[in-house]
Amino acid sequence: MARPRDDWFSRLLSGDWLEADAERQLLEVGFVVIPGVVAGERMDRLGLVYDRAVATAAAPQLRVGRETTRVHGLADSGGEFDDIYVYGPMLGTCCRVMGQPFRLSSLLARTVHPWSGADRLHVDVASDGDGWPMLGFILMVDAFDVDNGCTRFVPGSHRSNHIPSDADREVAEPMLALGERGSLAIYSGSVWHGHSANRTAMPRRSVQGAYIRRSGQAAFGCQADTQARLGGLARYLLGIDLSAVEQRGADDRAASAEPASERSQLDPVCEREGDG
Ligand SMILES: O=C(O)CCC(=O)C(=O)O
Repeated sequence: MARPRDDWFSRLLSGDWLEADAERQLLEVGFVVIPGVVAGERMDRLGLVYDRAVATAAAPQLRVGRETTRVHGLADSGGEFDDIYVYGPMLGTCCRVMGQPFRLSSLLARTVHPWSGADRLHVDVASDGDGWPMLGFILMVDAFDVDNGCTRFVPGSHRSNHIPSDADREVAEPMLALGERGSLAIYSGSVWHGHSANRTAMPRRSVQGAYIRRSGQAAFGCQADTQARLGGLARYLLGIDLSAVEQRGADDRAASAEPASERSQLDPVCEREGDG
């Protein structure tokens, strides 16, 4: 039977969440790095799919700037990216921190170019702004080290209730978010942050996303074949309208004059619900 949508929130809330120290760091410092979220062959594969997604992207998803290249709408670029935004402990903590149902608002690749300068410290959303609360994440496709453009965060700045001025930027003392490839940085959308300079000849790759409250507007949609691939939790997080997807499936079956299967392949409680 189809699960009512907001049941997911209570289910996530009573599931896993980050370890107490990690959650405390997120709340007090404004960010935390969780090692080993993606590992081994999965990480090798993710790196390959990432490179393919960036190499084949076109406008409007592709945005090439002076310091970084971004590819939006990564959900359409392969199932390898699904596991990141359905990572259970991050979602459980998201429930506790946001205290209300939420959705994924963006999923993108962001590469810091070789030999590029640091980004200005900024917030993704002001703590009194429209989009608040927001929780962001950055999966390190390459190890983030002191030289290759890792993200830097100003500890406690998410509690300052303002966005950084030039004067603030001059005196701020950011901490570097360092980690092996496959580590996940989770941060408050209100913490002052930005990538540091990449002083190496190699790009620094990452997959990034953000959760916003459920009533907020997501920055992307996804293609029909992506929607059909996704598990129930992923569809919930992307805010995909199941009735529309099911109707499209029914239309496709009618068009091909094949007998409809007894059980919809788009049942929200399908076999992938555990991992989304
Ligand atoms: O790519 C990074 O290291 C920082 C990302 C960032 O500044 C942002 O998403 O607002």
